[in-house]
Amino acid sequence: MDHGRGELRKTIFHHRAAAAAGYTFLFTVFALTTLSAIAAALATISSSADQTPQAGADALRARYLALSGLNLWTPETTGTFTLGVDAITIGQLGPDSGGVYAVTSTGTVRAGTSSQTSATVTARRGGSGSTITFDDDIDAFKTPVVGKTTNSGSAVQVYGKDVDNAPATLTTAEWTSLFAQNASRYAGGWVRLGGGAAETTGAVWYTGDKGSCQAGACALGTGFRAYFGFAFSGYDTHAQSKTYGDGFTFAVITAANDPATAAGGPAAATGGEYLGYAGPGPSGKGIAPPKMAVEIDTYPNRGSGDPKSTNSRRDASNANHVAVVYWGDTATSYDDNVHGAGTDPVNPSLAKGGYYEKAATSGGPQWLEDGEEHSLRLELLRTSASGGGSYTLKVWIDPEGVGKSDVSLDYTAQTPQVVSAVSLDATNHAGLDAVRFGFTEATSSAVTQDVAVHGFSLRFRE
Ligand SMILES: [Ca+2]
Ligand SMILES: [Ca+2]
Repeated sequence: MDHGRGELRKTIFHHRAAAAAGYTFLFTVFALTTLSAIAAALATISSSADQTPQAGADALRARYLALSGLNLWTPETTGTFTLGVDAITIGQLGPDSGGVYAVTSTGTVRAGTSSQTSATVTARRGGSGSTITFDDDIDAFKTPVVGKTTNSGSAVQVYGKDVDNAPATLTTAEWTSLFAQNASRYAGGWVRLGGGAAETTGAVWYTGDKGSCQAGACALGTGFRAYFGFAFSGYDTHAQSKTYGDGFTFAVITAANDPATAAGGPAAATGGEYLGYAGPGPSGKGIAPPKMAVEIDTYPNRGSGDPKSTNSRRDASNANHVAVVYWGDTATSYDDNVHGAGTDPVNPSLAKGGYYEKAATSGGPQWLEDGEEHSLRLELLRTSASGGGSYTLKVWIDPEGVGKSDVSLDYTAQTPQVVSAVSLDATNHAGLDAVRFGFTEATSSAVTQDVAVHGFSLRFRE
């Protein structure tokens, strides 16, 4: 496609309503600024034999522009977007009967000049085929194989459609028996966290190839939407919520730094308060940052001492709470879910937002530990910004409005209880270009939980 510069600029405003065009153009400016810096840096360390250094840099920059265009794409965002003499042209075919678009993005450097250089990338985006669900994909959720000592076989069990899908932490006989007892509880498969045992810690990650994912490493793009149901079978009427614990997280972690065997927890013995998300875990490497999670915390750990010591999470009260956590101070993995820990990003605390709690009703069970069905919806919006990226995570607990479980559209019927917005630097932002997602859990000494997570669906934004 050969556009003159004047025509390119004109095209932008023909394709967009003014406000939306302004937003997208601004986004493109940020993206181009960042990508130009990356391309310039790469150009200094690589030049191929058959290209001049300048031509090599332009080719690389054109490719980054094209990739940026793929991230920019929505069904309503096509056309040509310019910055100076560079341009991105986004086209689409479709959707097909499955709702899938064939998207083509071309990056052009020095458009309209004699040294014009272009690169084109294509991808399939959208469609119901890119929604990851327990119903279709339960067998792709795998527990890490990190040893059988602290990562107990009770920590995470995946009840799929086939009994032969035994976790590495159980014998075939143990698994067959458990499967027979539990497989029928939720049609379409479910994940059982805690298993009614004390001193557990574990994780489970999606490992499939659906949509933008390859072996569980998924292009995060502009974020995702997810929805799942959960039920704590323990009925906790303890005034301080100490009969059952400790809760679980839904986590999104860097695929660049974390293998599919990543798991948190203490180095040895018990540590339910880490929720399987903080701490070095059986491998010693824990779950490396950058990462983020929503924790559903059902056991109070209100102390503020050394994060290696017990009772050190700075939980705001005895109430069950739902909060966003990142990774705390980079010097230790033990504080990854300590509220208020870390800088850029800071883990949210009750006083600062991104943390929601609800006290037990008088004489009744704790908010979420009531044996009832609950649901959680979350939406992550990710945008590139100058020098890094912006992340806004919204969480609804027990949403009730129209569209609550539809992960193809933003949910607008209700205000989220939890919102956390942070900016990440360029290194951490790039570290989240590809992510793994899944659940972590833990229980303490003499404290148990049995959580059923079911009806899960997740879709990356397009
Ligand atoms: Ca509790
Ligand atoms: Ca806690």
